Amino acid sequence: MKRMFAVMLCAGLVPAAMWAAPKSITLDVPGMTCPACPITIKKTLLKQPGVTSVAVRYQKKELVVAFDDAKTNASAIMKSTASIGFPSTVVR
Ligand SMILES: [Cu+2]
Repeated sequence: MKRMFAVMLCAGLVPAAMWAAPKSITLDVPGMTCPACPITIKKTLLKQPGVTSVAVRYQKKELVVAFDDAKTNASAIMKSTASIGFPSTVVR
């Protein structure tokens, strides 16, 4: 029974990303004033090495950015949004 559990684990029932050093931050981006803004930001962030996903919460003007903390960090991500005209701050 124990062995079976180990096999299930290896079979990918636990997302592989959990084993890396993933981190996720929520950014407040007050400059997102129309639905096209987050699309631009998302494109830019996803080009940045280490950024694995960007979820948009347009209603709250927030972005949830997941990244590998071996490759990038929160301040690099904030710099990146600011560089295209969207200054951001970390909410949590
Ligand atoms: Cu816009």
